[in-house]
Amino acid sequence: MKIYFSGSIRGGRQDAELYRQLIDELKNYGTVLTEHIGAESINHSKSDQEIHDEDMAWLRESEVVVAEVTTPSLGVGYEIGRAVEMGKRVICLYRKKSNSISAMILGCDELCCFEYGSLADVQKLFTEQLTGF
Ligand code: 6K6
Repeated sequence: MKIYFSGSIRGGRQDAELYRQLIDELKNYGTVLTEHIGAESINHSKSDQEIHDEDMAWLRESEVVVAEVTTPSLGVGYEIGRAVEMGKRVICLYRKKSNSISAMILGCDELCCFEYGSLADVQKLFTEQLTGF
């Protein structure tokens, strides 16, 4: 299964290590096309257009999209919207006690949104949502 992981970059990198852990978990279920989201440092060699076009190609190629939406990010919101229009299955994760998740995410019944508290919660969730998909 090809998985597109989406997480904040210019929206803020405070959760980068968490993204890396989520990506490591997702690798148990398939190929993560966007492993760079969990990278320690940002690669500045590509133009914005190259980043956009490459990411849209990976999004089209993916079978499932997993987005960590706790840190608000225009790019993550854009990818979720495009993925919904492409008819992809989209799983949105956010940490407990985050009370600023957009209504456009939580209120969209085409998305599967889950609150989690620990990595163990996410492991259970991935087993339930991604096994045999
Ligand atoms: C990032 C990590 C290593 O190198 C980079 C270079 N920048 C980007 N590379 C790939 N995808 C990107 C980059 N910047 C944004 N994106 C896409 O937008 C990702 O797929 C993220 O899910 C999303 C983040 O959007 P912003 O608005 O927080 O930047």
